[in-house]
This record gives sequence, structure tokens and C-alpha cells, in this order.
Amino acid sequence: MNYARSKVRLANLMLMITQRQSTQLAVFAIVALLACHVRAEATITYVGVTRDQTDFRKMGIGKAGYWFPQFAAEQPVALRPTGENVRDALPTWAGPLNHATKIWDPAFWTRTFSQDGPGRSKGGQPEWNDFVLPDGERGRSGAIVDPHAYKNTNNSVNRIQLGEGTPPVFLLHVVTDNTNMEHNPTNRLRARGKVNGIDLEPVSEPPAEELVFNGTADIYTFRYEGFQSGDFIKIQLNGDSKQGPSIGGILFDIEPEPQLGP
Ligand SMILES: [Ca+2]
Repeated sequence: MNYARSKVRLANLMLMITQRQSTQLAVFAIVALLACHVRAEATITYVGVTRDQTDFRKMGIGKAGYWFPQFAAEQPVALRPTGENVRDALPTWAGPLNHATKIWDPAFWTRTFSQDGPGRSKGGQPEWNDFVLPDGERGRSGAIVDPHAYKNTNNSVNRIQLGEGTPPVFLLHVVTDNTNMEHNPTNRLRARGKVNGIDLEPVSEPPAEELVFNGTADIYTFRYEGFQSGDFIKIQLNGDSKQGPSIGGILFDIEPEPQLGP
């Protein structure tokens, strides 16, 4: 009798444990589901343009990091690799940039620049702006030029991969108008993104009347919110220069600006 009762008790206990586990699993599933939905909605907003600036140290931008192509080239060069002679001080959470150019290279599918255009670097041009980088280095500016974006909207920057430690809010500054009016993105300069595998269009972008150029560098700033590791940045250009529009560099800042320790 006692033995039979014990068996029943054991069975009831087992049932309770199973039910409790199921409940725990269900709760876990609901929490996980909520977490997906609760993930802050990612947005990209155009902040504005800062006109005619070439000294980024003085401006105090690029504190989180920056990247400048074909910088301080001693000779005029064009149609050069996108990763040549760069000043790479990207944040740990952005990049590294991927310069794959061969379509049969598996890395080509996650390339940073529109290499099939082909996007290439140009620099050392006597008429182009001199820049002062955030670390104080001064030199003749360069550019990534994308012939595919001649009278055509193209993701000239295909993919800047975001990684661990991506801040919830950051600013992307895109520098252009440094090329003696040779490669201006006269028709479009638009920061985009890919979030959870889905293309994300910006909430706002520079209106046509803001895409004006005079040969001294302008900085177009976009605010990225809610981006996480695994997401990435894209930049569309479109211009009337036959060789293609260009960017002269990118810089990052974190919002709010991190405070230095005591
Ligand atoms: Ca300008």
C-alpha cells in the first residue's frame, strides 16, 4: 500500500516538474520573443551639413574613429586600390573594411566598396583640398571614386560591417566636395543600412538644394540609432561627373560623447 502510494506521489512529482519545466520554457520563449520585438527600432536620420571645413581636429569630430583613402599621396594617382595609402583609425566596432576586388573571391560578397563599378582610390591631386585629420596629420586629401554612380544611384559604399560594442547611437560623417569640383555627388548622398538582414532606408536625407558644392570640403552627418553587431552601413552616391562621384573620408562620433575617466 505504502509502496503504491509512493509510486503515485513520485508520478505526481514528476508531472509537476515536467509542467514546471514547460512553464519555464514557455516563459523563456515569451521573454525571447519580447526581446526581439523590444529591440529598439533602428533608424538613420540626416542631421545636417557643415560647409567648407578641412581641419577635422579643429572641428573636434572623428573622436570615435575615422578612415581616409589615398591620403597625402606624393604623386597624382588614380584608379588605385581602395585600401591603398589609407589612414585607418576606425573604431573597434566598425570594420575592418574589406577591399576584395575579384568576383571569385568569397570575400567579394561582403566587400566594402562597389568594386564592380569599379570603385577605386584617387589622390595626390594638386588642386584638391589639404585636410588635417583628427590626430593632427596634415596632407593632401584623396577620394574613393565610383564610376558606377555616374548619373546612377549606386551603393558606392556597399558594407561597413558593425561589430561587438556598436554604441546605441552614433554619428557617421561623410566628407565630400574636396576634389576641385571633379567628383561631387550632385544628385544623391544617402546613408543607408542593413539591420537584421533587412535594408533600412533613412528617415531623412540631404535634400537636393543641400547638394551644392564649391570645391572646399563639406561634412554630411547622419545619426544611426539602434544598430547592433551584425548590422552594417551603406552609402549611396549619384553624381554628374563622368568619372563618378566620390567621398573623401568618413568619421565616427558617439552620442552622447563618452566622458573620460577621472
Ligand atoms: Ca563646400
